[in-house]
Amino acid sequence: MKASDLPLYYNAVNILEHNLDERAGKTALFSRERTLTFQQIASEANQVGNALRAMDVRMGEYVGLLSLDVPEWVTVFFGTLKVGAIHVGMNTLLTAPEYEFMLRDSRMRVLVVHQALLPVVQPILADQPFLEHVIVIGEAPEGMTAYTDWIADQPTTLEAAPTHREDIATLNYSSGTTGEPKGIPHAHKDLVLTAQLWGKNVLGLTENDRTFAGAKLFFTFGTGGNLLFPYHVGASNVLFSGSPRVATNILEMVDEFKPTILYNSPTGYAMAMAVENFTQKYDLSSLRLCVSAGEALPEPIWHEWKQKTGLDIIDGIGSTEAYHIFISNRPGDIRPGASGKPVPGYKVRLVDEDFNDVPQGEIGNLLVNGETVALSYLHQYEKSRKTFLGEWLFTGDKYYQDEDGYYHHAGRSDDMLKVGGIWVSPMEVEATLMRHPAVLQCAVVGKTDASNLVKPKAFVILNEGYTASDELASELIEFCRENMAGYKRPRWVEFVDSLPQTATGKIQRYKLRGR
Ligand code: 3UK
Repeated sequence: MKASDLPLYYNAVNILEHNLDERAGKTALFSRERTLTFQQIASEANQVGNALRAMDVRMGEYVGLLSLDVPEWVTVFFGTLKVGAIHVGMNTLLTAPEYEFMLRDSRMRVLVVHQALLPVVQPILADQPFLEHVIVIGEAPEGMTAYTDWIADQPTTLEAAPTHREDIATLNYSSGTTGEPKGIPHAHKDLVLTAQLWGKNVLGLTENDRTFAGAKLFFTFGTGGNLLFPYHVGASNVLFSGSPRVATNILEMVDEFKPTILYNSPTGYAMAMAVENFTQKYDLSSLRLCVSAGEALPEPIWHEWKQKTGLDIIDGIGSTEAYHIFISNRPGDIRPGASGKPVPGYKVRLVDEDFNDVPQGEIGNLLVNGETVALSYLHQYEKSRKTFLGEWLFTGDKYYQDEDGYYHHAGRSDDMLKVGGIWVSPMEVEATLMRHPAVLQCAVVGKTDASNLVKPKAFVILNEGYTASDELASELIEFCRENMAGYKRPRWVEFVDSLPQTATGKIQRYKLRGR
């Protein structure tokens, strides 16, 4: 499938609505909160769309969604797309300053927020120059509208806005080295193309599947894998509003809702296997295939999972810039430890610093070409020019190709870390540590843990009057947990007398890597 195969005026709400012809009454969405058929989702999404129009939301305007994975996530998402507005997917693990940035950067007039996340954003809502309406999924305090009241009187039918297939449908924020999020706009066409190119053609999803993910819907790994791809083929999905970082939660959900496909990060698989006798305690027999993305899946984890569950894991590399996976293993063709081969519809190159192709076996910078790649970041001219190189996307990943053509991840060309599949900027962790009175100077790098997965480690030079101790190390880790998104905290602190630096005083993090 190519973009030109789609109608010129195409709205990605079709990914949901094409099911109304053949399987309107089929249960599409399973969750502990509610179970919904395709028809029920479509009707409620229409109510959301009508409620947005009643607020005078026009085509091209941004509508923020900061929510746990509940059925309303899905209805708000499709309702937003259907009126031609742009869905802003917001990471639920962040802090007020990051949300403030997103609100201003996207100029959203409407924010739909889950009541569980309201306390985090509430302090900044008052001063927003563009925000006019806050809708709360759950109970709404004074001055805000509850979702159920918001849609209550709205009709369940709605004409889709005639969006161009190249119109922007979603904006997802991804972290950068300086910690400032970058908005990544994707067109209506990108959503259905990734569903076809990877979800259907590579993963082989069918209408009989039921997907479930440790990756949340705000992350395009989750939006694609656990919402768009199953609906594209008429399959169902399972949503979980709790934390995926508690491994037993994920195992319980599989046991209870019997999905056939599980998406998770490598860390998620490692954590599940750390639960004693997990295969005896939980019935995982409904699963036919597992998927891993977000960071490289170490080969030992692949084998251990296979040995304990009998299941294959399909590792594939994707990115928010490309919307989803573009190099992937596939059922029946898996090389454990590798990311696999380019997904048909994408081309990749491995190049040196002068953009010359490197020979097979040598490490190069990974470039990707495909029709689902975004065109630029929002409001980021310089960063966009360094990343979106005409037809090629500069991923920032180092890769090599083995003699059989499989691609292997070999690190990043920047200092960014992927921890549990989510970005961590070492500079941001360092800036947080520097706010602690004991810290004179510090450097944060990635170090692999016992499962061969990267976690942040801090090297710290103490201020005079402070003495290195295990207690102080724990205190610094706690300090980070409280003063930024907790998953970014260092897992180890090593006290040192000096840090490697360039002549100009720039810390050479690469010299500390793995130490
Ligand atoms: C790294 C991987 C090795 C790599 C994502 C699937 O992770 C996703 O998007 P992000 O924008 O990060 C992209 C970066 O993450 N990475 C992701 N997957 C792998 N490295 N092996 C992998 N399998 O550095 C890449 O550049 O957060 C993944 C689908 C949708 C996504 N958004």
